[in-house]
Amino acid sequence: MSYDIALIPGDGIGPTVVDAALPLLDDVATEHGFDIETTRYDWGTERYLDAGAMMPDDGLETLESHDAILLGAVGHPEVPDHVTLNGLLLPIRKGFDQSICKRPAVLFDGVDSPLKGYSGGDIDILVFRENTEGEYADIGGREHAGFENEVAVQSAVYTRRSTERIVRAAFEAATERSGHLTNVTKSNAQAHGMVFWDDIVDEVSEEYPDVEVERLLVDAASMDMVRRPDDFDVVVCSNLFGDILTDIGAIVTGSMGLAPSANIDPGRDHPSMFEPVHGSAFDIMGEGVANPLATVLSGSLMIDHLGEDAAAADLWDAVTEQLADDDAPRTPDLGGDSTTKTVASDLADRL
Ligand code: GGG
Repeated sequence: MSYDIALIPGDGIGPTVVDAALPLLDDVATEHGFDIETTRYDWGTERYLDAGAMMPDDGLETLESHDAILLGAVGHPEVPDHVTLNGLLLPIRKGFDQSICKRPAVLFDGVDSPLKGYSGGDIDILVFRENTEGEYADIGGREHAGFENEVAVQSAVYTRRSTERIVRAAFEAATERSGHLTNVTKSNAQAHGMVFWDDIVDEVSEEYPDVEVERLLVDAASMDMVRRPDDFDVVVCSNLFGDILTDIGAIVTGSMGLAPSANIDPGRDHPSMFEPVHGSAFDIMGEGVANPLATVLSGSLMIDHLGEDAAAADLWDAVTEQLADDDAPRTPDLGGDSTTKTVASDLADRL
């Protein structure tokens, strides 16, 4: 069996972490009797600065034939983030109907949480973020630029199709895990979209009588993810809230450098995309010290999605074992002084 993967290393530390993760994916594939073929697309902000677009006009058609996409990072200090995000990452999520974003936030053994009293195994959260609409719907505009009556409008869109899909996926996961689901909205202030969201959760919950649903407003949820993160298991939320909550999840579990994500097309009509939660981190670009583990874990989610669950588990377990080993190399975000390459080569030895 051979899987055909599109690689989009992207900006900043993206190429560093993708290049570090790739040989590990190859190793685990060989071990489990399958191949990973890759095609590299050097799309991103350098292309934008040269050619005026982050990716070619037929970028989605080019990606369509691949089995999955592994993306590094997007963002550049010389270009506004809304340009880079809307030029590459968001068109892929939306164009390929990747409406389900799964983001684990796990406090691994051997990793220090900035929160007092928490150690490895105490935090294990799985966030389901609606990924194609909501506050990211890109509907709006600006009028009367520079005048006192200037106005900007940005609409959020919640469709029954996408909301039901993310909510149902979260209920399925809650059934397989602890049976507890936290539904995060801001339905006290947003009486249309967010109340609709709560209604969908209530409807779908009738299909899952064994799942206990806790409702939290996003402000309370943000506070509680810091105050009592061990009470969270599966979380379901809108696009923007998911973006924010998963950064909180990453930081309470030790580092942005450990947070993976999967952007899934539930219909499997298009390739799904896997990426570390972190961005391009230009402040450490070129220093060779970016943590590759979020990308390795994203690679594990990717091969799991492709059906290679044993290989995916081996890769995840190798990361778990490395983090639990006090003598293993660590990048500076985890308090160490090792390089990206040293961490990756130690992982290769463990595989
Ligand atoms: N690793 C992908 C990346 O660069 N993400 C940066 C980012 O700002 N993402 C925003 C989002 O996920 O909505």
